[in-house]
Amino acid sequence: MSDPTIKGLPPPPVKYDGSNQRILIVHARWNDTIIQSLVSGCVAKLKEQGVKEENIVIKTVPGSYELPFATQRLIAGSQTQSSVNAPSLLGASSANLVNLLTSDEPATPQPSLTTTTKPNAPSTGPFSAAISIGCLIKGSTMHFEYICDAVTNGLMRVQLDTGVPVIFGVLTALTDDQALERAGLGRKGNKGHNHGEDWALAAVELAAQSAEWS
Ligand code: DLZ
Repeated sequence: MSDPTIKGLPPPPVKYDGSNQRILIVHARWNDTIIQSLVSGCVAKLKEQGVKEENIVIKTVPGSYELPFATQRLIAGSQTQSSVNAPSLLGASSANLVNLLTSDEPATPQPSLTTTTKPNAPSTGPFSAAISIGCLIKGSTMHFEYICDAVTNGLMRVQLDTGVPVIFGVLTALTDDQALERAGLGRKGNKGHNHGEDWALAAVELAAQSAEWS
């Protein structure tokens, strides 16, 4: 086993505050057990960092290959629509897209501009960061290599083109066990660590920092 003091991400230098952030999670449905665990870990950690439930928007796509397109479209949509009940620091915004976990239903009807805001009413506004989650497991053909390459490059392009941080939440595993361990579901006496939690921390940190840097 590798030395935990050498590898991996140390705790952030400060605790970043996610209470004014609006975070998009787009996840693939391929390899569902692993995905569900990653998404749950990610959502729990976002909330720990102060992100409000109504500001966590979850959308799904069939497979990882679809992640760059969906992430790009959802970010772009959130930047062009008018703001309703948006977190104060975030400016303009989008139709509400709050869908929980596996739900891929139409967005909750948008409150009208005159509607009184309820405490847990779904928010709208531009996304502060996006987390694109998928799990690719190598098979016997070259499919894995091509999809890994396309998704990695695609997601990098989305964040540079849109100016919104996109967290790379895609496991690229050579075996089922590698994927399970990285979702905190290891079955060989080592549960592993849920990388969804790390992605949440990275999203809140990048969202906070990019607001300062811009
Ligand atoms: C086709 C495919 C294969 C073989 N493996 C995976 C995988 O391990 N993880 C994943 O997220 N998606 C996989 N896909 C589906 C592709 O990502 C994509 O959905 C289809 O090729 C349709 O564009």
